[in-house]
Amino acid sequence: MTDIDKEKQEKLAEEYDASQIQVLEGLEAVRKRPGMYIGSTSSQGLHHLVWEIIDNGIDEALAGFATKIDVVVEPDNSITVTDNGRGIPVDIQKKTGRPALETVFTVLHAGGKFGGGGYKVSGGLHGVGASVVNALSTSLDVEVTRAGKRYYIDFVHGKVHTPMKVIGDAPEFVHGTKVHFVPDPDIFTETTVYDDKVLTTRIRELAFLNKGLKLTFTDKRQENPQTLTFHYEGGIKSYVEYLDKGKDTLLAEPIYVEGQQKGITVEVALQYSNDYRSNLLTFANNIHTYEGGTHEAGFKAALTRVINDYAHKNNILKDKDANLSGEDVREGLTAIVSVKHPDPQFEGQTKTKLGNSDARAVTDRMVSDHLAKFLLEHPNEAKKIVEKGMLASKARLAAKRAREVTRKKSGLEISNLPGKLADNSSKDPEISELFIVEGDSAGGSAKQGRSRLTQAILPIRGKILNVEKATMDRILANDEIRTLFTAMGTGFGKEFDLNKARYHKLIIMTDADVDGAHIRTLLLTLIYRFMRPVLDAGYVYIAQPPLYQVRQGKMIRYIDSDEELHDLLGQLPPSPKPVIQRYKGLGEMDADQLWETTMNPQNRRMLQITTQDAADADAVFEMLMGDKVEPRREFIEENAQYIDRRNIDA
Ligand code: 28F
Repeated sequence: MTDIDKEKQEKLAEEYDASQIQVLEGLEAVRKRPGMYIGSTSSQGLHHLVWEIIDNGIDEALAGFATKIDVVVEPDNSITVTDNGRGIPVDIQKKTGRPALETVFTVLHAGGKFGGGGYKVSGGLHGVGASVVNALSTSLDVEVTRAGKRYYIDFVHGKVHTPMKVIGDAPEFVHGTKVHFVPDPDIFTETTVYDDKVLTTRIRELAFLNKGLKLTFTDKRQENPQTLTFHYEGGIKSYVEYLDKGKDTLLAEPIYVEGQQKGITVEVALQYSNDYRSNLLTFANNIHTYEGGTHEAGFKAALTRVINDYAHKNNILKDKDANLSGEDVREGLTAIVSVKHPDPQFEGQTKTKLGNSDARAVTDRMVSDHLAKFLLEHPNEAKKIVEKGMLASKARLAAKRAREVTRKKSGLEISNLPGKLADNSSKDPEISELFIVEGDSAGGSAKQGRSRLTQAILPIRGKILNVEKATMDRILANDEIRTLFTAMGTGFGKEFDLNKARYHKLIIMTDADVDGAHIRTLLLTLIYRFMRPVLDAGYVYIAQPPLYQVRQGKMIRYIDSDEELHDLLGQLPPSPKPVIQRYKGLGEMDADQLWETTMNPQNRRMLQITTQDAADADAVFEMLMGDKVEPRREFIEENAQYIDRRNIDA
């Protein structure tokens, strides 16, 4: 060997070592933070592995080479995916000295855009492909059939186990890639069981989105495994028909357009039915763009504009008429918008919003041109579409008027409230007060004595005070408690919105006895757990009815304690003889007395409740409930925002 040869050899060895280190670091990164690559290690992540492998087969189909993809769930919950494409290249690469087949499964991002010149059109949320699946599998094996030979390679925990080798011959015309992998239970700690419903739903969707492509699904965990075949020559047009199954449709068949501009492929199918809702599904590179994006915006803009233009030009809408809104023209619409972009930008909370602005322009253009032409050529159907939009517009305006009339204040349909609540007449929450009154007789006096403008009354019966025996869900099923939440108008738990509060004072008015204390504790607990911002805002009060009334001639005084009574009596002249009345309960006061002593903002004393006070009440409540507490976990979890964890696990 010459010195130059030796040098070359050493350099190659170094490069090889460097690339091997990169490979191992890449694998380690994926295993350390799987969520970064597949979203999560829950069932969703487990299924994501399948999507990644199927995507590679779909890319091969979109490149024009594969026509069929088979997906099999093996009896042990491992997955086999096979395509009839060209087969992953097996040649030794100059750069790494390794077979391309090995690199595709060991180097992060390999097999993607690089080397292929925009090759990858499909591609999951994370678009990282086969090497990620390999890194997250206990074992993965691949069989490639290509150029008359069958090749095999396998990996354990992402590392080469059996280096690539030839395992047989095949006819020249047979070619393809088969990937089998076993998800690693150390990664997927929640579950390694595949859900056939999730798999078939997505596989069907992929068949709709890639017309002509044949996908099959076989679940070998079943006793008698059947193979389902998904194959739609109509593509997304078939998808629209599938979604509209059993509905009365307006058009003989869905309107369908497909085209390509600036390297962007756009496909749209739409139909109208007698449904009042609209069902618009959009996709970018086979990914469901739940958050919409530019392609969706382009579609909506074109649909609204073209229908309005047509309606005006043909005098169906008169000049004086307002345009149909986007919502109007989408009533009863079922539509699929599917774009394939060479460099999709995914944005938004869940990375399901297409950001490329060229997709807006191209989609708008394509839909405008085709839809305008369709309407011109199909005047009968065009008329039906416009009239449907006009009907929606009329209904929308009528509904709006009706809402404005029936709506009492801040968006709450007060008409839905049970009859117990005597609401006040002002729509201004700032001056509105809600009195929760214990007992029907006190409730009656409060209704008579109140200021109708500012004070609403909700009587609560003493029965629910038996909190020791009631469980939280039974308390919440109570009509009056539910009325309280409805009356407040703020919503509940997760949906809570303080801005919607219909009263800025919530006043608990109970007797000064044990039952009264129980009711107060219960109410404070409920407010603390489910409407905490109301407490934080300082909206909650406890009314302070006096203990005594002292009259002397024309003078009337209300007294809160024995001590105060004693002091007063010491100060009063001995005659005429003062008349002392002790109130045992709210029910003993007549309407005027209740107003005078407890409700009239001029005279009344109220205790403002802090969040801490309510927390204390909550603790008392817990104690009262003892071990009979059986909070319905589901319910509690739904409202978990305002719930202390302690209360769930109790
Ligand atoms: C069951 C999963 O993964 N199918 C695939 C191909 C075909 C080619 C390819 C894949 C080469 C070096 C990037 C073949 N011939 N199914 C699959 N089929 N990958 S994955 O190439 C990957 C590039 O790195 C392929 C010519 N060009 C491409």
